[in-house]
Amino acid sequence: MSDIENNWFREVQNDLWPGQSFSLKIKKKLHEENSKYQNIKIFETETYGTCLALDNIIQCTSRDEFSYQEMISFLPLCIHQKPQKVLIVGGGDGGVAREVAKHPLVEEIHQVEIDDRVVELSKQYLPNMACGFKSPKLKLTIGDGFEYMKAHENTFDVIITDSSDPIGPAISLFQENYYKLMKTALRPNGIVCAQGGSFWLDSENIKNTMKNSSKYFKTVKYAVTSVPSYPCGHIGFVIASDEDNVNFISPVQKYNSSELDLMGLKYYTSNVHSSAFALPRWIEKYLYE
Ligand code: SPM
Repeated sequence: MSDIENNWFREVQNDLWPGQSFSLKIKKKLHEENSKYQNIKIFETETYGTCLALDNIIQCTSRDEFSYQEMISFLPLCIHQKPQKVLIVGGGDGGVAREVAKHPLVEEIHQVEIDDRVVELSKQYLPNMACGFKSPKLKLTIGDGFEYMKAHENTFDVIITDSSDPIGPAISLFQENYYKLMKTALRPNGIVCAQGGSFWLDSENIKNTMKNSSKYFKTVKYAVTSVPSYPCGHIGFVIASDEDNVNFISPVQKYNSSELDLMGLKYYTSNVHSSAFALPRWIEKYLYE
């Protein structure tokens, strides 16, 4: 485990966050391998539970993963009038499938993940996320998201892209062609939501992704959530609709506290939904003006 020294994992990434790194103290190394696509590490930490890192970038820890997985799922699902058929691209740990399956209007979940080893290892070491794969609503395909969408035109109400960062193979998931393809795979009035990076680190990338998205979608917004184990402690999502002036801020479906409890949601509420779109002044001006 090269990024591990004296039992500390250091998340060094010189292209995306030069000169800084978040570290986690390791309690126990659980697994490491190089799959066909990437280096996969799983370790138990002293304070963040179990951590999954791909190519030395933290994807999730069992302590704070619910923030990301609930928000990337419930923001688009609660904006859509009737989110019956959902596609998840990526999401190999199963956490997004777990959340999407909770939404009462969702009938079918299709997921396409390229790396079967991430899925298998998550089943073994991250059962609280990989339980998403057990949902009777889910059909999991191991393969390429681009090819899957090409074969499924006019099919989905919501497409969620739970990708790694825009470096290496995942870079194509932030580009114009990907948004073009998502548009063709969506039914009318569909919504897309994708991992969008942190405004402290990736403002230029976010602006580019939003520009790429706006070539095919009429309403495009950026929303944030707090995830302490990601660099700068937060991450955002690019959310888009092919309808004009959709009010993303006020969810169509609102759930009260006991309904949220029944679904097992710990982070998402209608108020959190609305506040996710409130951005500090400088980044709002940069992204929207
Ligand atoms: N299902 C959880 C997978 C998480 N996918 C996103 C991981 C992003 C990690 N890096 C964040 C850096 C933000 N600039």
